Amino acid sequence: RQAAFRTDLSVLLDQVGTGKESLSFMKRRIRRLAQQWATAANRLDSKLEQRWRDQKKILVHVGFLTEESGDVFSPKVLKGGPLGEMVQWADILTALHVLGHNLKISMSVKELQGFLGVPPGRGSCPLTGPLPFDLIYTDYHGLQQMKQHMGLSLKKHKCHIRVIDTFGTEPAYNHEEYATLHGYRTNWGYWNLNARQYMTMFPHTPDNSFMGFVSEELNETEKRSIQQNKVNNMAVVYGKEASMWKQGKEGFLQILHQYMEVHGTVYYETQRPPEVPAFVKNHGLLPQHELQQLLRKAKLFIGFGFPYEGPAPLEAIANGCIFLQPKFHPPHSSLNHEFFRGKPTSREVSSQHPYAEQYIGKPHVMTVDYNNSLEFDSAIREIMRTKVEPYLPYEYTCEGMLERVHAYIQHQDFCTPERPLFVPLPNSTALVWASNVTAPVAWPPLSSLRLLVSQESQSCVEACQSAGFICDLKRPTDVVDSEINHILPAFSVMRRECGLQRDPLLFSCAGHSPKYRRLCPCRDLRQGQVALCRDCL
Ligand code: U2F
Repeated sequence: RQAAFRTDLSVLLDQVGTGKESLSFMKRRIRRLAQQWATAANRLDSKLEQRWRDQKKILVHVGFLTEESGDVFSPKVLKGGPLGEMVQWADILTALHVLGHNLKISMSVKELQGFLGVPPGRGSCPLTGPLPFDLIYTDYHGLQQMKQHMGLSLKKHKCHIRVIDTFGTEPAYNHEEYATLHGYRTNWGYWNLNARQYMTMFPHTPDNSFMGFVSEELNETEKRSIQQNKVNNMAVVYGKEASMWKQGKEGFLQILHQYMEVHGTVYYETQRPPEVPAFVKNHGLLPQHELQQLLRKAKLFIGFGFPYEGPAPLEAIANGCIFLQPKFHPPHSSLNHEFFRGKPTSREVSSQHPYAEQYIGKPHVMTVDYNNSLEFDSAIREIMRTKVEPYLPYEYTCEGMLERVHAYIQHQDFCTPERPLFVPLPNSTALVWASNVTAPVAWPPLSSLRLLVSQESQSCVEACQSAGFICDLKRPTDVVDSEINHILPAFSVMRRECGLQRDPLLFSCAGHSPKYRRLCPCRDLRQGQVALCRDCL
């Protein structure tokens, strides 16, 4: 069946259910952005020019909100706890509904079993018949629950699963045997999926797919009125929980306060939290639309280093604020920071919000060393002098998200085996570009790909990026003798050796080694939509 765009969200709102703060938060968000989604649907509809879109049967199982996983998030919704995940799930549900797919939503193991047609009860009871869905969106908790309740059949059906994974999973952690042998084993990873099946909140690594979320969009009149009503000396602090204000923040808060009126949206029960200085005008945790209003007036949105990589900075920038954030020296990662410890990635987080730093940058984003009070002081003065327009990258608009999710749904296929992209020449270790290979489902199309060689120590993420491309290591090369290692394919000039990748699951854009230069398949990308190549729609 052909999928038809939907602009009415009432069926979706009914499907989301009731009875928990997390669900109410998601529904409020869906309602608030309904008009914006409808406009985007109409625009994408005409952009795609009647192209055929398959209507898919999709199950969304939100594992972290199930009672069976402990649901630690729902009770914190009104208390300053994480909302980023709820923002993203609300937007994923809306995007799938608006794209016109046949959607089922499950928020408990019982519902999951019902939808999958496995008999209720404990223990693993394999699903014997065909999977009743084309696609299943879930998270790590949900994956675990499916393993428990689908037993062996999960293996058979896993190519249909997409895992919503905020911070991402790198190939070395995803590959069970490799992770176990080489010290990459964590509580989360080792599912042996195609790394593209993990979908992240920001485009952290091209090894995974970038799912994202949306932010509020403004029309020209709103943009103008925001610019006219900006209060030049008004700052809002990023941090809705008192603990985010703890330790060592007084110094730069004092500097900030010399120039600006400081506002906060910190949750409190009865009294002002002691961590929040008296000069801060604290509004308490605000509903999303009231936070937007506050951001429309403010000139500066300032981060203290936590939370990492949340949605709020994008909302602030979209409402015409400048986002000021700390640079991390050395970068934070699972190797040196408690928060990331045990997460299945070694990605180095260079500031509180690397996407804001690297993809948006000045004048909307300033990333400075907060330990250097002179640098901090001059950043504040520069911000007060600078005029900025509200800005939202296309990939965070409703249209951008719909376009991306549409492309994934129609083109990503992890069930059909892929063909090699490079093939070794007979009797040699040289690789040739297999341009004559017509893969059954070449997406991204071969025309978008470019072969590059990295410097020693450089990953393919960096090598492709520095040439204006993005890494797209998704196709296996053919087998030649080589050790299994997540930095391959690569060669060493010194040792005169060249290694190819034997294991398709270990292709990693992220891998690098001081001794090797990597061979990097890169691809072109659309302006403002890094997930898609130019001919990818
Ligand atoms: C991130 O989690 P958070 O949810 O803490 O991220 P934020 O950027 O602080 O805020 C998320 C939403 O909270 C809303 C705001 C954002 O959309 O509009 N909000 C609000 O409604 N009222 C307020 O007073 C203040 C904010 C990240 F998203 C998670 O994935 C991580 O687990 C977490 C830790 O790094 O950081």
